[in-house]
Amino acid sequence: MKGETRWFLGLDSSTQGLKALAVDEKGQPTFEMAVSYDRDLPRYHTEGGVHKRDEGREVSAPPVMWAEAFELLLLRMQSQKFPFARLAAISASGQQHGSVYWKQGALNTLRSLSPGQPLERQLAGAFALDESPIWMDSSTTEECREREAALGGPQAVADITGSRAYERFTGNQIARIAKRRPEVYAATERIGLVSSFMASLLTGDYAPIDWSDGSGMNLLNIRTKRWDSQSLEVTAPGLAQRLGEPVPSHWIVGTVAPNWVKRFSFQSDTVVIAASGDNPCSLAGLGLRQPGDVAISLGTSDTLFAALREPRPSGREGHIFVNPVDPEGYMALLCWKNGSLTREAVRKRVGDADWRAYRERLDRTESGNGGKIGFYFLEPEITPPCQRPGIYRFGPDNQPVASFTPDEEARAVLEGAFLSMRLHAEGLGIRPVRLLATGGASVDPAVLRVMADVFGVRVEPSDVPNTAALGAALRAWHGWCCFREGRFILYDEVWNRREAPSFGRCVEPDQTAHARYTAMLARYGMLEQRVLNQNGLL
Ligand code: XUL
Repeated sequence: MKGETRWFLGLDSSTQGLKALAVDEKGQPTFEMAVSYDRDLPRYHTEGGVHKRDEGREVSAPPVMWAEAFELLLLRMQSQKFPFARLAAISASGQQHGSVYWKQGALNTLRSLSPGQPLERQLAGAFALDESPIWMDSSTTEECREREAALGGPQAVADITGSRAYERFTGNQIARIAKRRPEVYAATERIGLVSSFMASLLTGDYAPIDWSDGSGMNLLNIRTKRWDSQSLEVTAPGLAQRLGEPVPSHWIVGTVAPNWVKRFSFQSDTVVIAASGDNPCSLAGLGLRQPGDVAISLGTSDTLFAALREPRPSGREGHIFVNPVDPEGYMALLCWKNGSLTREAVRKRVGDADWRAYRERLDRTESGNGGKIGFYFLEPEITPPCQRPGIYRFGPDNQPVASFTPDEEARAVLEGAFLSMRLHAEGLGIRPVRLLATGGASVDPAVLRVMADVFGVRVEPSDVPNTAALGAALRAWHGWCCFREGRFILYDEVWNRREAPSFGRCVEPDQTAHARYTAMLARYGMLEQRVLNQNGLL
């Protein structure tokens, strides 16, 4: 360690595997390693890291597999001569909402982990539930409606917890387990999230849930940062003692457990910073530090997340979480299911074999598409909630039309996506000042042009991979700086000590096009309502 700079480690326990990423004191990545559940741990027979039942409504994964992956990752890092002794701090990211049910007596097991025996064998009897429900589970509609009814409706639940009741949110999952498998719930000593589970493995203790990932449970009051007693009450008896106290995301939750120190030569004072959810960690990894910093990820599904000062939760859509790097601030998350696959389907439908031909169509049409607006719900949509797939097209006079020309269609699907993002983001109080574009489609200048013009701000393409693992490592660094200086340090200060990441070519907005989109936005909102009404959804 002497003379060498410190490193900070981030783990990312995601749906399909576990990753590690270390950074140095300039925030630069120095090491990466990954384990895939399907490929490296085939005896659990997962597909994409999960088990599905009941036609895909129930989705789970074995926590003991996550633990085995954790040990395997450390072993692989050791075989690559990873310098464990250089680590000053570690944190972790976890797929959000998934929950782990520790059995009575598991705390003793965790506290007496031995360096001489495989972890999965030591933890074999530590779980009250062998299969943890994860974020893809959608089996709790009944519990969502029951809990919303008991708490005064969807808006009331959102006002307290940041989101209306969602199937994957942990409180609804716990309610289902307590109701349908009371013996499992009775045998449960402690409930953790996937994120805090990682911290528990690292520290050999029950690690607390952090405020940011705790906001994905429909149980935490996002303003007081305490469990909401009424929400606990309508979920399951004796829940408070099973959850422990939630903590700020930059807090130290322990040091690395003695068995890992012995086995991998960590320093015994390497601190563990509270683990958090993958979306909160990505916010940190992308460096969204100020209210108005927004990232749009264009992937299989599109997501938009943003740092916020004032939370304005919606009882219809979107989520507000406590900000993982600013305990006074918040972040918003919105998700659209009709992302890249829908854009690709439309490209094929208009007869273009590749994106180049498609881009030429965009060049042949004007921003605003002559007033034509389309809704392309090829999949049931999350934002706005629309269960019935379909395509809905409107002319400039707001009358439905059966088709657009291929050139108009190519433009309508892109403009519709970004108008929807702006509309629903504004609904949650998000007005971007800085806009980062990530994900597959973010390298396309034609896509970024529409994005910049709709939002009216410069778009910075940011192709940082593994943003969740990077964010966990940077949060470890941030938490450690706060600890060393004995005060809360703005994340901005830590971020600015980094060597600036290089962005691709930024796209500046065209103000004439922006004004046109702003004028279109009210019409877009009105037509969206009409589509939802038509479907009997509102
Ligand atoms: C967010 C969500 C997913 C998971 C994926 O609410 O459910 O993004 O966090 O890991």
